[in-house]
Amino acid sequence: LFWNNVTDYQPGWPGVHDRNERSRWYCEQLEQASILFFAHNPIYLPQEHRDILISLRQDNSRIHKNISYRPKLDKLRGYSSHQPGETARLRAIMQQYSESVTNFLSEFLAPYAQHWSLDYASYRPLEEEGRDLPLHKRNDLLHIDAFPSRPTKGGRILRVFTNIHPTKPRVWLTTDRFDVLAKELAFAAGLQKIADHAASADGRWARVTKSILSRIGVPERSAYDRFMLRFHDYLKENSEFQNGCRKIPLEFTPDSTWIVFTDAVPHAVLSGQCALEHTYIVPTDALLAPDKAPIRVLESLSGRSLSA
Ligand SMILES: O=C(O)CCC(=O)C(=O)O
Ligand SMILES: [Fe+2]
Repeated sequence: LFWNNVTDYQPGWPGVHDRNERSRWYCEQLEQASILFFAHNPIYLPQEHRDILISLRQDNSRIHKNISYRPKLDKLRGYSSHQPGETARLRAIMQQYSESVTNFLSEFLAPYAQHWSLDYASYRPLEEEGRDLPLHKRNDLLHIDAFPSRPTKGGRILRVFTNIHPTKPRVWLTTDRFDVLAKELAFAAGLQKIADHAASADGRWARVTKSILSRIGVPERSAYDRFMLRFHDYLKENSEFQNGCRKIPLEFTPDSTWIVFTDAVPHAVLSGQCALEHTYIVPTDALLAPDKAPIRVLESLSGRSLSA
């Protein structure tokens, strides 16, 4: 199965002589759509921070969705307290968490360090079971990740989660990996149309316009990004797929951490509360098994380059 229990890592890799090879091997496992699981959180997180984060779960009136943190701008979203001190404290906790995850990954997945770009971190204090969200935002339906506001041009979405709930597991479903789903469903979702348009004269003109718009902050999506957004929506809309596909439940126990490329590992969260998460974008040049990247899978299916 696509799952690795990581038992040989401690901060600093004590006692591990071939740490560079271990690190590369774990990157390759991830790129082949495995989930790396740590039964105990390897990321530095002071107990006091954990306690404060957990106490927020009772605070539903101030939290309407996930709390997000943008490390490059030191900006917190999704939380507002009447006491400005509380907001500043939460921002400082998220800032520290972001730094700690980056330190951990720089060592554990050393080949990617220096190459990734820091995306957002988040804290998810709400119970996932029974959340009432619009269809495309529902995370209890199987999907692959794609972010409308942050196109990757083929770069991969690496995410690290930690379940900080003291007693409740976080429960996910997964199914066949991206390459299998793409073979079955990418054409039905419109892959060829998107790929052919990108290669056409119209598509080239559209790129000129978009590169101008990108200067005023409109995200510039490649054909790959357009397809991945479409595929994300297509999977959530497709009740035949949702009901009929093979389902593999995954349980992330309290205090566990897991790392996964969520652009290639379809997932749905069924229940759980109080998870920390951090996202990194790993560019295609930094990959150890680039042929496994969704962009290469889609390029080989469609016979077109999708990076522009
Ligand atoms: O919060 C989770 O466990 C995963 C939710 C999800 O699918 C996502 O954030 O993309
Ligand atoms: Fe997701």
